[in-house]
Amino acid sequence: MHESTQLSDLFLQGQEEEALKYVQDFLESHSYEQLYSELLTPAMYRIGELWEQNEISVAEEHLATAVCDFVLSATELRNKAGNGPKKAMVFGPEGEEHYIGLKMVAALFREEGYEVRYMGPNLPLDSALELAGEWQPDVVALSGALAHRLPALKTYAEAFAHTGSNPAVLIGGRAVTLSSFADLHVKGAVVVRELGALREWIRTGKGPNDDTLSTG
Ligand code: B12
Repeated sequence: MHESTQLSDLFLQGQEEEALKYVQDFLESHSYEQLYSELLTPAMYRIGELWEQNEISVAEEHLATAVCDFVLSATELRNKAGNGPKKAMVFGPEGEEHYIGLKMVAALFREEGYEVRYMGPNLPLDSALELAGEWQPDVVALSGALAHRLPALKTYAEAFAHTGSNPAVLIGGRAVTLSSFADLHVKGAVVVRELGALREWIRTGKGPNDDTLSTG
């Protein structure tokens, strides 16, 4: 059985300790980026498929998500770096409830030495702009899972492009991998489709697949 399938079964059975042990063993020979991209993300995508096909209930999906969330928090590299000088604000726009991907993005910025303010999903634009005004981030990273979140991502990205610290605005999440995103023009924002491209962007200012969409 594939590793991510085994792990998603542990998630579904609510086996926190076993899931944590599984992930810690994986980390003996893999990076955090591999943990997120190759193990946790496919495990959660499988949960989504089982849910869509009515093979698991909403309660089981919630349980699986809670165990994934626990494992993610328990293994994160909070002790490493994370004191700046660069600062990243990481959150989801109002209405968005998915946040597992966001937590991975926050962890990756920390691992790369950024000071991070991770504010979870569903953050109203006014509050987000207020905090950015005070805290002056270098990067604002936004995530959306559903296609109908695209207009909100665009609104947020455009608003941040005009804040005082003139942050780089990154947009990611399942929504940007959908074809409808190609029609959406976001002035000044960088679209980053996966964590490898995010690390590339952090290190070089460019991602292999990033599109800086310049027309409004
Ligand atoms: C868990 C879950 C929920 C939980 C979320 C709780 C939580 N703590 O996050 C709850 C129950 C709240 C939920 C609700 C809903 N969900 Co839901 N959910 C999921 C599920 C099973 C897993 C999500 C997840 O954690 N994925 C794992 C993460 C790591 O993946 P990711 O977000 O894509 O992130 C990766 C990349 O995209 C990237 N990334 C993400 N953000 C960013 C940001 C930046 C800047 C960068 C660089 C990269 C990046 O990094 C990650 C690393 O690989 C997915 C299945 C799936 N395929 O994702 C469905 C799924 C996304 N949900 C779906 C649906 C339909 C819904 C609801 C509408 C259901 C309903 N009828 O109420 C609501 C909408 C809620 C809302 N308003 O947002 C559908 C969406 C289908 C579609 N048409 O788009 C999915 C695909 C399930 C399915 N197969 O049908 N959901």
